Amino acid sequence: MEKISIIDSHTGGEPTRLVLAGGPDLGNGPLSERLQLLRSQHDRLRSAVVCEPRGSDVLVGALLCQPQDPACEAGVIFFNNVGYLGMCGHGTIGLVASLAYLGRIGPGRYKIETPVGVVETELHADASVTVHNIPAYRWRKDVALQVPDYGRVVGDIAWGGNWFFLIGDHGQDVRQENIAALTDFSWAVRASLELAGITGAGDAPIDHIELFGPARQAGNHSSNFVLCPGKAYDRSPCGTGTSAKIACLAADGKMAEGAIWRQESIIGSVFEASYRRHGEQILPAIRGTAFVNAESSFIFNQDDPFAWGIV
Ligand code: PYC
Repeated sequence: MEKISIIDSHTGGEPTRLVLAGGPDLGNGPLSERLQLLRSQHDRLRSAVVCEPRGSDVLVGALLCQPQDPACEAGVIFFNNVGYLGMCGHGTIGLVASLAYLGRIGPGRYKIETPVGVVETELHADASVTVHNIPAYRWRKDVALQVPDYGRVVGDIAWGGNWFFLIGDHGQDVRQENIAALTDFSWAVRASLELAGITGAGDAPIDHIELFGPARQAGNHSSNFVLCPGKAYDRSPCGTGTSAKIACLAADGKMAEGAIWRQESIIGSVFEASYRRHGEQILPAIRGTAFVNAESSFIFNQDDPFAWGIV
């Protein structure tokens, strides 16, 4: 692998770096198997793409793959500075906007294969994208834990394509000026969850922490702060986090099927969310807009000690 081609976008401020070509051959198996192969045998692609010196903690990478199912437009594996993501809402919006930028798709509906299932997307005429996410659900309500230096914290555990611990009552000021304190608090919560052995279903680690505050802009329902697994905060309202949030609202009878929830991010960008019922679970739809902002080729020089990233 000497060169790979990249397209960068951001969705509500949260970047997605799409690897278009030049990645390793992962075969034609299910995306979940290809993810395992990427993780176990080609992890340096991940660090080369998202870690310094080319990237940063904030970046989410997306490897474009040939889908197994011919009904799908594309397959994708998402990753970040510390590992891999099951699904990524902002990243899927970025992927669709990037495919549109390249002229590969126009307005319409497209299925995308991910390691956790197929998501249906819709590219609208105004360039916004709706992601019809995989089923989301609340796993446990009002889980209490002791967080050193902060005391008792109560939150819900929910799945929206990643595992989230969602906290409404935290005593923190959810605003951009307070990001350092929000990061410290959320990181302490995450460590306490780990220490207490509190997990998602199947012992899955809860690696996203989501705090809620009042909306700052008229017409929105709430603002959030989402801490991602590698300690970067999500600049967007987080597609999978918003899915987890509306799963909790639906479970509490606080949001009706078909109603719109406008989730504001910590920097003021907005996703519009709604859901349909799916047995005990919900099918979330998340709408947002991404902008393509760079196209490039990465060069791998054998003499460069950091060609594969600083890890
Ligand atoms: O939008 O789902 C999302 C997401 C996950 C991590 C960062 N963004």
